[in-house]
Amino acid sequence: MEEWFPEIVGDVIYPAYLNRKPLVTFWHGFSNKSFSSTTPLHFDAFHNIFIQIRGRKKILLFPPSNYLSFYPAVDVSQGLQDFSKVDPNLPNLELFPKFPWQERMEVLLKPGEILYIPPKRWHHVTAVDENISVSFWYSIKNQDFIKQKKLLSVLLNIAPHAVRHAISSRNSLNEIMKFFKGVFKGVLS
Ligand SMILES: O=C(O)CCC(=O)C(=O)O
Repeated sequence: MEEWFPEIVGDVIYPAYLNRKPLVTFWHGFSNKSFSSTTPLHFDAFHNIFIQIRGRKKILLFPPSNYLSFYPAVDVSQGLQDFSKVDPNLPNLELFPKFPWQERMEVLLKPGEILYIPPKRWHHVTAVDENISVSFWYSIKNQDFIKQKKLLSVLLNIAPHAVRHAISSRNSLNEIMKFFKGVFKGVLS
């Protein structure tokens, strides 16, 4: 946001009770008869306070149960490890039989509304109208793992696949180090 829309940086107020600065991302999308801006099914490594400012968005959420049932890229040649190959609006269950379509939650987020998206929670976002949103991403802290045991089990479920994905890259040692640095930065911060 600082880079693209410096004029509105002063309008963003960081909640003091959260006691740290988030990474802020500005989203602008639109929708018409033939096209809707869409962010494919994926998860992030952060707590996300997602704020809808203008227009509406349809958000699909899935619990982080079994990582492989979302059919992410298992090696670098297939793409990113935190993005699913499944279109959750029209899942091809012959190609992706384990996809947990029954666990889908749907939210229609309207201006002035805020949705908390927990770390590692799969989500898919589609513009319903021309819209603006802002996400506040907060890194995971060690207390989070103690309070939310599920988060630790999700991380352990993903870790071997993340390592395998990293090994498949040309610069595998660097990628593996990046993964562990990311985990420990969150845990130790
Ligand atoms: O608004 C969007 O299109 C995507 C938002 C998103 O995926 C996120 O904040 O993590």
